[in-house]
Amino acid sequence: MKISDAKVFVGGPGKNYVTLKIMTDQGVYGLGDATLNNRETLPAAYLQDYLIPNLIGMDPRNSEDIWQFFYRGAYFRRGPISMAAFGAIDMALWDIKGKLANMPLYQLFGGKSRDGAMVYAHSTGVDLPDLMDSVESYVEQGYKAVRVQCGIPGMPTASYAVPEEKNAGGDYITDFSGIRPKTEIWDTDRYMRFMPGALAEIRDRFGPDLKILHDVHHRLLPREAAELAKAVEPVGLYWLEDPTPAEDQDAIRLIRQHSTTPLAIGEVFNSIWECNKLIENELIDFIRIAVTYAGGITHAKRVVDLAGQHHVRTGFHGAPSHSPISMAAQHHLNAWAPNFGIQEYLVLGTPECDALFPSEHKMRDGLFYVSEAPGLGVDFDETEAKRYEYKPGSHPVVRLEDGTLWNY
Ligand code: CS2
Ligand code: MG
Repeated sequence: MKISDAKVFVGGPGKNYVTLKIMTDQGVYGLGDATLNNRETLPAAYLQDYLIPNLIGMDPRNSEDIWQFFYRGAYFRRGPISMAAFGAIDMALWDIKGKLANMPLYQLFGGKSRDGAMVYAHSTGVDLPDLMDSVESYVEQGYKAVRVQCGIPGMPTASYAVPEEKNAGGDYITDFSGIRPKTEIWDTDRYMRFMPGALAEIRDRFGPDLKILHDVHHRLLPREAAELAKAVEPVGLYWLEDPTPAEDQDAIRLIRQHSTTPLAIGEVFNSIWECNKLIENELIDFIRIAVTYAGGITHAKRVVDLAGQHHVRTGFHGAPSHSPISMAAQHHLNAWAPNFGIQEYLVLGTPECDALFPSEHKMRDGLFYVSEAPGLGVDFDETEAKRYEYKPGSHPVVRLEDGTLWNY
């Protein structure tokens, strides 16, 4: 069996999804997602210029050897662009494998450990009353878990994942007015004075059962992160996410020494080598990698297996930039993983998105039910795809009030 051709498509409804389609000489094809948020053209070019010419003629069933060929063969290999491109190929080869076996992918991983996998929604508000209304709406829809992000009183501009004004709608991460990023101003003191109390009020309002998550989004220094994690212990968060930039894996140790608040880190990681110390030293409770950014199913599954040996649960990234293809890959891993935790789930189900990526995957009452169709269980409509093209966009950069460039 040989790979006969492969195509890359960039575009989608309100997004620059990077979709890879790998065709074979037996008519079976596979799909992969190489969407690297705000840098979408780069994995697309890597695939078109370097990886696809090598793929032609390879046996698609040899997904491990192909992964090793591209990863070790790259020499310069572990960055987000490479791993998103390798990831899309790996997803597509697993899709083909599932179709050949006539099985949904979770069966090839070891079958189901659960039927419905818990997901969490993104609640956001320009102020606390607005956020409370948003949480209420998700609770009414049956969600058991919500991430809460709130406008901070006196903050010079909107805070992370908070719209400039109420009911602003739209994509609160990527601004598609061009490639030059807008600037957000951040003030840690205002955040530290406000957020613990806001989280406590949310807990008081919604009671002990609601799983509340909060994303600090890399904004604090390790000591500040330790102070925050300690201050919010009484809230009983499901997790506190990215409290401090995690390139400094040892910095997480300081937080751990001061607080039992569960920590979730990893969405910016591209390989097991960026999180193995966090996992092996049990410095985190949830690993947040994304199948696309971490080199596909083959490599992500290695991270899940390592995490499972150290009481670390999964919490795959699921930001708006991920297409239904990589989300499907994550949903199959979520159905199988014995150490599954939760899945970030931003409702992709717009009519346009469903038309571009038809599937039988279902989300109901805060739980996700994976499709029983062979492979990933998601398709790609090339006719629909013709409606979309790449649109330059960027998420903001962040500066402190004195102009210091800070962490987005
Ligand atoms: C966020 C992401 O979903 C999350 O947890 O951290 O949405 C992140 O802001 C974007 O992926 C950045 O492009
Ligand atoms: Mg995050």
